[in-house]
Amino acid sequence: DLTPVRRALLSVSDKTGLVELAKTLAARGIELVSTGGTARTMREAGLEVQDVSDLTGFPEMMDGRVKTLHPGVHGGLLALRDDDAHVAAMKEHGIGAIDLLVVNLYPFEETVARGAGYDEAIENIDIGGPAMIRAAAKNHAFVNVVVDVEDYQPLLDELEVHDGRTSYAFRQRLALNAYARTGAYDAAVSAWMADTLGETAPRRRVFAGTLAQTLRYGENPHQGAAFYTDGTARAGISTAEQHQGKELSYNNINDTDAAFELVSEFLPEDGPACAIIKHANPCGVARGASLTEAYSRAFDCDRTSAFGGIVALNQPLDRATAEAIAEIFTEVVIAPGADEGAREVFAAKKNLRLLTTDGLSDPAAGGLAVRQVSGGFLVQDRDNGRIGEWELKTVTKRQPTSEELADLLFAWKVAKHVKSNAIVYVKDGATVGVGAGQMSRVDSTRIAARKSQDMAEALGFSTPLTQGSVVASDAFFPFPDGLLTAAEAGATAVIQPGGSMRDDKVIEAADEAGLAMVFTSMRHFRH
Ligand code: 93A
Repeated sequence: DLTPVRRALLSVSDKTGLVELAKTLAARGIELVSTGGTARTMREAGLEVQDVSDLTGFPEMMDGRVKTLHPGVHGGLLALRDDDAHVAAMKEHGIGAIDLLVVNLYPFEETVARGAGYDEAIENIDIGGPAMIRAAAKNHAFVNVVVDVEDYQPLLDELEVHDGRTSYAFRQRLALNAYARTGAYDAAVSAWMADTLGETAPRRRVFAGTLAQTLRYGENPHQGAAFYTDGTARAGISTAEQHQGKELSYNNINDTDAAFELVSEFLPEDGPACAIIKHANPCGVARGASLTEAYSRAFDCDRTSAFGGIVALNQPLDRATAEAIAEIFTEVVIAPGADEGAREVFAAKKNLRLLTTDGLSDPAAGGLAVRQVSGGFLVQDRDNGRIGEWELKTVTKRQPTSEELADLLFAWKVAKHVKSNAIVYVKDGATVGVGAGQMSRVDSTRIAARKSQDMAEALGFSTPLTQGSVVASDAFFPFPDGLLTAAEAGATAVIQPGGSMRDDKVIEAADEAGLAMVFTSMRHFRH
């Protein structure tokens, strides 16, 4: 199943590594054919190249929109070399076989990512490239197709091992990559059109990503795993730069994403904020006068769980904060930048990963959230819901004080990022108890209060940290019991969506306990 490579067609937008590849191919006696810019680059390097227009008998036309779309090219890619009729057709029409196709497409994803306008994006939709890639991949029985600069060296290695030929298994793998590329490319075009037209989740969409990283394993060591990016290139986990430490694991990526999305709720201009995450749930979130203070206040919410956690900051990391973080074992720190001093401190911590981003994620941005169920995907709009102070409705006799109000809004932002049932106690801009992922709301309320009590004891305080706090619930209290548990723990004000059949009972209980309660009319389930 070894077939020789005699003629190659190269047509690449990204010219990286092109000349080196072409030189090695030429040295093997492989004929080179190419399109305009690609041919020029190769000629400038002293290589002998035939123009595609010689194959087609047509010049490249219409601003390059039509250059390779011709039987002279596609016949050479698609002809079955062992079929007499195909061979006769090639001969009759003067079509020469193409055994190797090297194409990388117009950079549509990059063009869109840098914010290009409509017309420029349209011009960057490659037509001829994907057509050739799909043709060559279909005919992988005879043809090699390379769509990625990273595959140049493996191709040269294969030719070396088999003395100018390639194996069927090798060509099959190339074909698989090729279809993944054209699939992801068209998905990116479709997603861009949907975004441009303001289409939301319930509309027709396709989903595809590009392999960014293979991971050592998945959630557990017996599961294989990889990280795919979808080209939307938001500031966050997919674009972060890692400065040190071993490769991120599947769980690290998931948790770091949760941490960064949460801390991005707090605008840097409103002051420093810190979120510490364990198993995708926050175990401490706080504001502070300084970044160091924000970290230490977040840490004080649940020092036990913070061990081995992920720390996210809304401002560039400084030396003092790095020193505070370095006092315990932390898996990952992510921030919109890190100064020299901070990097020096972390350099001594070999296992700690430092990630920096270009700004924060935009909590108000649109986009889709996709999750898998057996046999399909569940797709919904990203939860970009936000509540302003003016949208809150006070339902109790007592209005919240301005201090309570600030904490209620803080707690509500955090609750959005806690797995349901979510209960978040907050005091003075810091969480003091988080209840996550319970099957009953009252249990989340109890667990959060209980943990807060334990923490107070560990810190040597006589009263629980929830004393004088406010509490947020991601969905309505179906009965008064959860609310009463919070009141017993010392909460003085409550924020929740409202909308239960028994709202009147819950409001009555709040009034009796002297609580102030506001309704958001918006729910933040997160399952
Ligand atoms: O505009 S196209 O869709 N029309 C074509 O017929 C065509 N053939 C190749 N774009 C086409 N290409 C693309 O041109 C290739 O996919 C590659 O990205 C690029 C290389 O152009 P040049 O060699 O002029 O730099």
